[in-house]
Amino acid sequence: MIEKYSFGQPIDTGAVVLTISQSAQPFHLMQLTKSDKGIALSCQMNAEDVVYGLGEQVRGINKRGFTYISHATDDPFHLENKHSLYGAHNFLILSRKNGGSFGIFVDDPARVVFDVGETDMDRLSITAGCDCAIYTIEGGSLKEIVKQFRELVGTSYIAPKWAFGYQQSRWGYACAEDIREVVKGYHDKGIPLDAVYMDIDYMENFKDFTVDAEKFPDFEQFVQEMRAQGIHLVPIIDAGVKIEEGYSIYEEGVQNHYFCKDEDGEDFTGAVWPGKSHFPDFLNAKARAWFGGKYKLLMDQGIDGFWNDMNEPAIFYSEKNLKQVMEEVAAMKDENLDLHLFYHMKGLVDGLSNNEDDYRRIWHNMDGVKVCHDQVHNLYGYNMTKAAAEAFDQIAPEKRTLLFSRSSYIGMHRYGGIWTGDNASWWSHLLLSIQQMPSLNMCGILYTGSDIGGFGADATEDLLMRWLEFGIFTPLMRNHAAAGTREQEAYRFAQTKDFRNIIRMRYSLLPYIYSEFMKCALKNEMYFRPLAFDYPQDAHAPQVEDQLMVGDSMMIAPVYRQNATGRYVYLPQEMLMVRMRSPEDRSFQRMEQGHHYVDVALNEVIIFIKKGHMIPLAAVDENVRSTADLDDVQYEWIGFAEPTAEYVLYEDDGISKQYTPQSEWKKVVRTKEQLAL
Ligand code: MIG
Repeated sequence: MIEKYSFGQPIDTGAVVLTISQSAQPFHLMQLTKSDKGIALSCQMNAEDVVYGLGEQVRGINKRGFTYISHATDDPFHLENKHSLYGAHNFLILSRKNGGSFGIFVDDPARVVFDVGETDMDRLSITAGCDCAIYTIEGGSLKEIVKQFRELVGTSYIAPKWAFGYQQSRWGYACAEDIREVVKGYHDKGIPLDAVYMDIDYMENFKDFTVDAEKFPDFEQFVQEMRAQGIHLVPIIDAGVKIEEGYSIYEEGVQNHYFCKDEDGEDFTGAVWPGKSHFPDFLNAKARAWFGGKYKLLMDQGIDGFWNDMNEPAIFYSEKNLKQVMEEVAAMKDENLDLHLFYHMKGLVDGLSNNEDDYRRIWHNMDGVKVCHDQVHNLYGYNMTKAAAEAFDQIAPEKRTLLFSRSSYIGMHRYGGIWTGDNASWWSHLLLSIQQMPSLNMCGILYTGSDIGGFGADATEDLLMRWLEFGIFTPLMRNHAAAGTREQEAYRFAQTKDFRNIIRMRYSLLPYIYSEFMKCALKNEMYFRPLAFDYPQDAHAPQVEDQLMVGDSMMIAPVYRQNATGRYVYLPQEMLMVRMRSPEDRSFQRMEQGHHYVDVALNEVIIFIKKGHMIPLAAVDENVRSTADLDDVQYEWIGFAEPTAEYVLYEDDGISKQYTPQSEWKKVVRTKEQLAL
């Protein structure tokens, strides 16, 4: 049961799609205190209660023991002490052992603080602004609470099937030749690939919707050349628009007042890649339609996928703040910089980026209403992505277009996916990525994944391999790295054969991954789940922070520690362990419920299939270079028949928006003898 409680005059964030009227009951699930600063909610947590949710945040699946702040932030250091990453996902579930579990969604696009037992271990405290809407969901299991929430916020974005293939990115591919070389690198080694990303270097001086003609002579032709090899090119779009006379996007934006304003009513000027830039007012419907329409410039040249970046928005500095800081620093020129002065100066300079005062200087025109950016900060990336998605509905209405964003808010999951931003090539970030997935899925974000191999720092061969072994299960499977770091395309390492086999396993598992993704998207369910969601009676399940249920039939237990040749795995029920060294090289072992130590060599992937379940595997021979080559492939079925195993297969053309209705999903049943064990 969903209840709604409105306070003050909430801003319409568009997060919720159902019309729900104000609850007739007084708010009772938590203690409520109102003050002129906003509202505060608080309740007791018992020792065994678990808190799930909050989407893109640091730390574990159980969010207890820390404070999370919804405040979209471009911070590339995803450390344990960080309170905010790029997204704001204000939904959590307090799972209570003795009944009374509930979900709560705080629909407030400004800063919201979730103190999940940091200040007081046994208290959950939430503080939001004066104007917000709060939705509570009670009744039923954890899965049912999520399902109700997902019905409230609407069905998730569905990517084209090719975007479920393996994808390669790197900040640093500077020209067509660089991209050709990457594609050749993969093809020469027989490793399938579906997409290559174009990071900021493809643009002319970092100007959105331009393509540098020297680096990409005849771009349209190049897009076709790549497509003929099964490769989709996916360009980045940045939020900031370069200020430059003669650049049409800049000029149109100024003329039509499509940019955010500053406190004096001038177009707000901040710097990003191209230097001084203006920021489209994505909260304004006309500006959204205008900016969205620009994606057509690239789509007309054959592009069918995009990633939206820097849309927290990230701001290196604002013109006005820079001026003040420069003056203050200049005044210190002849000073003896002692401890205080030196750190004061350093603080001034470090504080130039993503500055809170700057966010208070930015003003939106929300369709006639002037709103200060700090009140709606978390909606910016969401609405950039909405702008693109709404335009795609006009430009290519029949087709799915790949779209994902760095910043997001609940509601954006209807328009695109997200990637989890600038992680590092650290083992701890592989684990973080595993733990973020179910939390994101709870919030409706299904098309998601992390930068495989890690973005910052140098990836080692074993890290990339282990990360890929997890990445073969994430809907977005993209290897991405920062400029200046070690090259980490899978074909560059010594153990090429192992990399080839691991990536081929993704293609082999694709019928399952795609089927499960589609079923979850169409039924408002979670593709990745913590074990406790599926085994609510299991006392140990809530303790498991490094295994996930993937789809309906499978559990995974990735290895995420360097030099580990195996790991402990907890089985909540009897399962069939499948050990794969390639799609063809498989061995099987029935395992009892309970704790096990399992060897997992560096080049092996293990999956666990539930009793009575089976999964389809596609044959991936040397002719399979991309998802397109999988179309007419026969499936093999592997699974745990006792005496039969079942699977509901979802199939469609992978590109149109005509999704196969539930009545046409195919239930397949096999006996033990009919399985390819
Ligand atoms: O701050 O476009 O998260 O994926 O490679 C750097 C360059 C800006 C941040 C993105 C990253 C991308 C990079 N961008």
